[in-house]
Amino acid sequence: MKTAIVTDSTAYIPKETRERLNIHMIPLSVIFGGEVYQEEVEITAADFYAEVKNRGELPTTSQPSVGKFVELFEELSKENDAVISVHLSSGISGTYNGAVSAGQMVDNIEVYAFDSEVSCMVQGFYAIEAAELAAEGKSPEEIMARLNEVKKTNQAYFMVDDLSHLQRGGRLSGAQAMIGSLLQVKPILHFVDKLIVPFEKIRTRKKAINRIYDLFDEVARAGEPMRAVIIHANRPDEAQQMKEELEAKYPHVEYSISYFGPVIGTHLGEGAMGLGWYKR
Ligand code: MYR
Repeated sequence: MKTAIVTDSTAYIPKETRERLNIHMIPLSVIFGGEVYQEEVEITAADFYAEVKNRGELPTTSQPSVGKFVELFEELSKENDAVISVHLSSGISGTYNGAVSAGQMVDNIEVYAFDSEVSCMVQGFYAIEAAELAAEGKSPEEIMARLNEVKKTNQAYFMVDDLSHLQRGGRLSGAQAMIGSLLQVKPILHFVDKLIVPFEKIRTRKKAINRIYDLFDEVARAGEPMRAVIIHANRPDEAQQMKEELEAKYPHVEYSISYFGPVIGTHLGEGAMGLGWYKR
């Protein structure tokens, strides 16, 4: 049985990695003044942050159409019996539901949609695990079981410079009074039940990052094999510094640096930082 792996662009898996692991990518889009750009295909993260600066405003975002999923799944059915389609949290985007609907419309391939309940490279971890297992010839059921296992230790915490973008896009959940009181500080955010909610109220960026380190420490100090990713919204130097600090303290962890690309950057704004991990 041959299983193809699909993920969406918000995993921000580098093209070389996608090609090496045979991961197919379906893009989400950003819309600047009526012009639609498929991220990772027609607009890079660097171009996006430059464009936002130029225009002085953030765009809107949209999910792939069900038709695009059907097209991709039909193409994959020529050489595969099954597809595992890994997507950003269904609590913040309709992308996962689009994959589910398309799966019901195609006949020659079994579609297993997986709701990562997160996004960015933390979602990418699932697609990479799935691709590695598919290459070993594991069945779709075995791969899905492993992804559900990964979910038990997969965690991500992130902070934004300006919470108003998340609020404007309607992707911040939690009591309104609480959100109002957070607008002046640097709250740490995370996903609970597929939604983005404040985790803790912190006054400064430095303290927020140190608090995220503490949360990482609670897991990493056990010394077990882990993968971790530092994610930044146009702050590569800060991400590199975080990686070096973490590497020095927890050398047993496999680190990477990734970015909040156009779609996620639209909702978080420039300057956001995040850290995600799971036990291998
Ligand atoms: C759409 O238009 O369907 C896309 C909506 C994307 C919302 C993104 C909200 C922020 C997600 C932050 C993820 C952080 C992961 C570490």
